[in-house]
Amino acid sequence: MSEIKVGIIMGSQSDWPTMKGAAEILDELGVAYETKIVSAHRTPDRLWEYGKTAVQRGLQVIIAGAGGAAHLPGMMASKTRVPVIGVPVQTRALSGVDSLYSIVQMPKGFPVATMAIGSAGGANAGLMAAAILALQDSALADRLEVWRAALSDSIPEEPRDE
Ligand code: RP5
Repeated sequence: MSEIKVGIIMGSQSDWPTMKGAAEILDELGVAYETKIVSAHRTPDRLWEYGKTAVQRGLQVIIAGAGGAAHLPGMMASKTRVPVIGVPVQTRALSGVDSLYSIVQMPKGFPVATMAIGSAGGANAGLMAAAILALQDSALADRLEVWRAALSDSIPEEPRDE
């Protein structure tokens, strides 16, 4: 079975700047991942195939980002029991509130763990995926603890003029 446990998927090339935040976090934490463009609307067969094979390919978490009518995370969650973390991409027309609502309001039975809109959501999706994998991987858990402590240490106690 493949060493790649995290799939980062997105509806469009235009989502990559947001989803790259997840990839960068996973790079920092030494977690292997794959990246794919999988659109619920433009490549529905690709979506179906990805969801159908996710378990047998060894994926343990799927991070799915989309904007606007953001059906990718929910459709992926309907197709596989692999946990799906949704990232609402910020849109120009509606600032990503459209993406958020499209992803977060799943019907009972098929959850998507929905992150914040935009770049914070992208990065947090990487951290959430790492935290899930760390439950079964003590070396990764140690790296995640170090990462979190470093972030806390970087926060000054007092504000300064910039
Ligand atoms: C969605 O439509 C994608 O997730 C993207 O956020 C949005 C716009 O896509 P492009 O027109 O930029 O390819 O499916």
